[in-house]
Amino acid sequence: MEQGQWREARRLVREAGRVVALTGAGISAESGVPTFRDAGGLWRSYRPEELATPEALIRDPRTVLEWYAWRRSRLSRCRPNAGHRALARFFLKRGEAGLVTQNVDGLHTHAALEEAGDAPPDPALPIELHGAVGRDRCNGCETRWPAEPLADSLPRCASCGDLRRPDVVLFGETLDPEVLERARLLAERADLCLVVGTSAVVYPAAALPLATRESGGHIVEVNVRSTALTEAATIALRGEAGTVLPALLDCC
Ligand code: BV8
Ligand code: ZN
Repeated sequence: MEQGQWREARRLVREAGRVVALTGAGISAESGVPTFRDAGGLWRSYRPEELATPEALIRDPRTVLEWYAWRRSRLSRCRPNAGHRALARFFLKRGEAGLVTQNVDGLHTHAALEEAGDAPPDPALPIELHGAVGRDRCNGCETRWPAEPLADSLPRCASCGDLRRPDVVLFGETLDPEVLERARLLAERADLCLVVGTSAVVYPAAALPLATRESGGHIVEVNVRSTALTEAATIALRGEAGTVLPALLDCC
């Protein structure tokens, strides 16, 4: 990768008053979490409209819940990688929150707790735009619980009897407006948006880096290949997040 690009990217990070990071499935790829749209990604075996929609959840809850149970079992063996940990150290050092993720795997939270040690992890805790697969919520009354293994009978809410489902945002479901507003404000106020490991095709998340750019900020993209966002990036660093992020952030 060109040395000039690295120098410029480090300068942008060092000189940025406010930094927001938007991550996608690519940052967890080196932890063994399958991405969505890469070869061998999750969607390769399933079609989103089959599984990650509220209609599919009503039409065939057992299949949807078994798909999430399979993802949870895979996730239980995954640990944060050097990319998650570099981002956690960066936001802990800056002392201000700025991490927004599309991922539901919880690995940013694990990295924040591990890197913070006895210090408060808050600046490195992520805004989880699409929820968290480690939690369940009721499809009716919004009650939430820690996720439980899938039993033979469909899981029901003790308060209202509706279906218990993963606390994630399915396609066609709206994001929590407060969560989205917090992320949007961070993006709008940032001087730099670091976009890591996302194909930038899912909205409204993919619009966040553009909010930074529209308010005069820069975008630095970290990805193994170009994406829908590359053209809008000031700098596009090609490489794996677990290698690029420590090299980019640990010195700033
Ligand atoms: C909503 C479920 C109101 C949880 C997910 C505006 C325009 C167009 C469409 C829409 C729009 N507004 C709404 C829509 C519809 C839809 C949408 O965006 N569709 C797209 C596909 C066209 N959005 C919604 O439905 C959202 N709801 O807006 O409500 C509404 C509703 C309907 C119509 C209008 C308005 C809800 C979106 C949330 C959907 N839920 N997941 C789960 O089970 O995970 S999204 C799903 O995709 C995941 O959460 C994932 O995070 C997300 C994005 O994917 P990526 O993270 O980018 O992953 P991907 O595999 O695609 O890319 C990986 C990247 O990493 C690649 O670039 C690869 O090169 C790179 N990479 C790989 N390895 C590495 C790496 N990079 C670095 N290092 C590596 N080692
Ligand atoms: Zn309920």
